[in-house]
Amino acid sequence: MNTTRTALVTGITGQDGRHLAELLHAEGYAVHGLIRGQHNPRREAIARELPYVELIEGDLTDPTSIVRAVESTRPDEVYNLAAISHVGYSFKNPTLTADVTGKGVLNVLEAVRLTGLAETTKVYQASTSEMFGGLDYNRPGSGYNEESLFHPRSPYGVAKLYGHWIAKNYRESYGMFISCGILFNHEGEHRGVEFVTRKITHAVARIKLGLQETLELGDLWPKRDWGYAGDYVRGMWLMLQHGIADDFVLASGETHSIEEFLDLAFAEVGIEDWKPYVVQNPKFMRPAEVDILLGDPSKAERELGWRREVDFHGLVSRMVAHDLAEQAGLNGLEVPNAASVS
Ligand code: NAP
Ligand code: G4F
Repeated sequence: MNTTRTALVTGITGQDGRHLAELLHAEGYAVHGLIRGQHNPRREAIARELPYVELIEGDLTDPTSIVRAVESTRPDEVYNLAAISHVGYSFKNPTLTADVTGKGVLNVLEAVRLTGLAETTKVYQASTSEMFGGLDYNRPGSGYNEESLFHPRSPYGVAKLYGHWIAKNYRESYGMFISCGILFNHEGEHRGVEFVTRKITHAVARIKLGLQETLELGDLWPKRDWGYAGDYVRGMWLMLQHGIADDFVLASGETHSIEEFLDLAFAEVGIEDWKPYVVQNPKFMRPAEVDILLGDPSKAERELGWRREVDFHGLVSRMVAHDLAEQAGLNGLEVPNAASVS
């Protein structure tokens, strides 16, 4: 009898999709990844770097394609990671964000139901700390937990809140095993350069190598609870191995400003004062900002045995080292040695 478990991952070309595919493969799963578009430019990279992933065509806004993907793979576990995930972009494209990030979740849940897999297939929904909004009135001193009030501050946060509630509704209405991970910011070497951490480490590497002079950013005062993506995808997997479908916060339990991130990232290449290199541009500011996010992961630690391994300093260090090596390689340059970096 073949006992290999099968997983279907939407958002396979994104940061978390890549980390999760590696983890599932190491755990012995047959991994299927949903890929969209007539010619997705990330297809070749997935085929090269994750050759064990079976790619299957589909778009979260096209319910038929999702039914077909679920029907043809009959997965034991579905990880719904696909989304328009950039908060700033969601202000510019709110309708698309609602369709993909909100209604797309419904399309995934309906596909599992329509294919007769509601009783057997477990679903992970990628919920987010952006649903909390960071406002004074709903901000607990010890950090947001699973019981905290929601007040999303962007079209992305609002769409994610729909996804979160429709997932809970299907869990309660149809008894489906659906767990929602309320994840705080997690980053790493696969993070898109449109997000602030990778934008910074990418620029720091290029400035150090003489490839770039300045870095344009928006507001520098917001604070985020940042962790390493590799640690967080393990939490996703643990949620679906748990006996009960539920909601879990994954967070580091620390919050740091973008200025603190800049301090550490520039210090990694021996630059103590980053101010001459950073230019603020209103283009990167948002109509409404989430000022501070801090999560309380104690439920996941207690009930799932989840622990993060990479701390804030380790995360910044890892990302800068990766980008230095990558940028040096791409441009035919030597990676600066430890003496010139410290
Ligand atoms: P990401 O790197 O932006 O990846 C998003 C993925 O969604 C990409 O693979 C993208 O595919 C896919 N996608 C977008 N529109 C689609 C559509 N219409 N149909 C099918 N696929 C589509 O995001 P991430 O950082 O890995 O995050 C994974 C999930 O966790 C997202 O749902 C995000 O909102 C949520 N989340 C992330 C964080 C975080 O800090 N990273 C925190 C909390 C929650 P293409 O390659 O085709 O664009
Ligand atoms: O890196 P960000 O774009 O991440 P943000 O908005 O916190 O969202 C990320 O984390 C969420 C979880 O809390 C996820 F749900 C979501 O999918 C995504 O992964 O921005 C972080 C902060 C913001 O305050 C932003 O205004 O950095 C500020 N910022 C300042 N300058 C910038 C920039 N953000 C970006 N992306 N680019 C800038 O130039």
